[in-house]
Amino acid sequence: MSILFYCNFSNKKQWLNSVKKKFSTNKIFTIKDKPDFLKIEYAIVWNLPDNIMKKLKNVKIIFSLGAGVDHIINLPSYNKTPIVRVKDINMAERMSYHVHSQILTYQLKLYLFQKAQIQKKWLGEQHTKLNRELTIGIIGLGFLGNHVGKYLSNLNYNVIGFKRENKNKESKIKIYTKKNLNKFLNLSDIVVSILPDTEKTKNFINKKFLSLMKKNSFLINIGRGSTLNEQDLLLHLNKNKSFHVSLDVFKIEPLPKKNKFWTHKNVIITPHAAALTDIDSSINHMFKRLKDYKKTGKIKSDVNLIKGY
Ligand code: OXD
Repeated sequence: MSILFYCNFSNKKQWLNSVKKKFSTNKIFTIKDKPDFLKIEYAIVWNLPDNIMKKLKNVKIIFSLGAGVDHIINLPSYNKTPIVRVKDINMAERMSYHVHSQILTYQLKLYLFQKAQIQKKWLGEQHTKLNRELTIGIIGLGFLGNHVGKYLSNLNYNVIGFKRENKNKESKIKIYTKKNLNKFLNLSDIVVSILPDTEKTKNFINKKFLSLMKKNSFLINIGRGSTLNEQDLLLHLNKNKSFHVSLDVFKIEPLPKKNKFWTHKNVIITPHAAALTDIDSSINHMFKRLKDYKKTGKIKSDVNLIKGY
């Protein structure tokens, strides 16, 4: 069984070694090995170039080395091969820590102290809200969004969610849908967006959306950069001095040096680092899915190509 491994992570050697160890009875190739691409049956990838995708004519499953699948389905040569994505509890747990850290930075006004320290200013005590006094609105309630929601509920924050349609009425989180986005944004002191990149989510967070948010609220974007209109956000920040954001994802990554977000005083930047893909648990997950496939001959793609995620 031949597997192609490709990623552009800085620790790609570590990934490759772990894949080789776990899938030790298989032939693992990288592009450098110049494999016969027609013999590749499975591909484990992150940001595979389209010219390689084009050559994978007989691939049966594509494994995404992350929760996102936009890097696969947006390739012109992708032709509906079933996709298995990372669905990892460790990733969800780390993402929850990240979101909580950003909430606390805002809630406890730590950003003010950080800035004051640079100017050697002693600000003294500031009034801060208790968890139960804050409503956190989560947009994008998939596996990760739900985990973050539960994590925050357990800490006594009021958590609400937004979905285009609410099919799963059983959720413990109160869900708002398209027709009451206004209400959802009106109630949220903090909005956490975990939206994937799809046709429908492009620039979803735009001028209108921002104008519906509370003037002194906080937006955390850990989904995809494409979901946020960066120009609209910049204008909104410049007009609303008490509006803050924490951005982990951007339209162009790494964020270009000339981008104004770098120096904006109400912007916190993290470098697409909100939820690390855990090597061992992700590879174990892929291994298990492949084993099930070999046993049953069936594989259910994790991606709904109509929804685009
Ligand atoms: C992912 C990511 O999709 O890190 O996993 O962006």
